[in-house]
Amino acid sequence: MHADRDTLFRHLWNQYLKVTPSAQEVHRILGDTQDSDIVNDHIALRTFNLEKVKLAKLAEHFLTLGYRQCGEYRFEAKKLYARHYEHDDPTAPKVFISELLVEEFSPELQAIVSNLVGQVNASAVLAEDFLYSGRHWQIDYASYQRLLAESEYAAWLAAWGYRANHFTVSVNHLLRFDSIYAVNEALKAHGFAINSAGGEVKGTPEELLEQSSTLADKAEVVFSDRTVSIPSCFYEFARRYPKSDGDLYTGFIAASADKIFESTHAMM
Ligand code: OOG
Ligand code: NI
Repeated sequence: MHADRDTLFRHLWNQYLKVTPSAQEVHRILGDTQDSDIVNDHIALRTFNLEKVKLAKLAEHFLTLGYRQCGEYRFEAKKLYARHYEHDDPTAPKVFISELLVEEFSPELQAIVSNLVGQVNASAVLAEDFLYSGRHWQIDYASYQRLLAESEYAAWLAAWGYRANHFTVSVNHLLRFDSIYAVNEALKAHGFAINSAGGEVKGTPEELLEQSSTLADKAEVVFSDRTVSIPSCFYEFARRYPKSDGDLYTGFIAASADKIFESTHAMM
């Protein structure tokens, strides 16, 4: 029975589409005629490392569904920690969860974040819909800007709350494309901007994972004092290579992930 898992991913997908309409067009460009041609390699979620909403609280929702904790990753410059989760069912998408190391930032950022998290109801974090429940706080535009000056991740999370930050097309499963370079070219020919931080393709066959991503769409966020269009969510593409035992590599690459995070930066 995968009903609960399918339901969770369906809710996450529907919420993601509302602020990432370009995902439908990506499916049209890469798939044949049906959305079912696209296989999701993984999703990513973001949070703050404060007790009430820390990574482990989000992970609990996946452990309940039979996922297990796998790799861990550290991002010194961005001040993030992440883990990935896998399921014994190889058709289950992998899950990448990161958390901002709030105590490593300025007292101003810490004060804003602790105010936001203070507005979260602890029981809401345990609720079935938490992972796709969006924002649990009010925030004004100046506070958003203040966070943005120190951490793009903090600002994005403060604006968007709990949701899938991206879904990921498994390039291995595409019928009409066999390389991530060809995927990027097709998307660019349709006017998509590809995240070029660290190069358009991150990772190599030797590292067993190649990744690329679109730059995030933009969507309106209702701040307490005004409504502003800011970067929302993006789409990622991943091609995995077999390990020496013949099975596909299932982990992530910290150096590549470090650049994928930048897909939500506003680039003008
Ligand atoms: C996660 C970035 C890392 C990957 O596949 O390496 C990642 C994020 O932007 O929240 O998804
Ligand atoms: Ni990813």
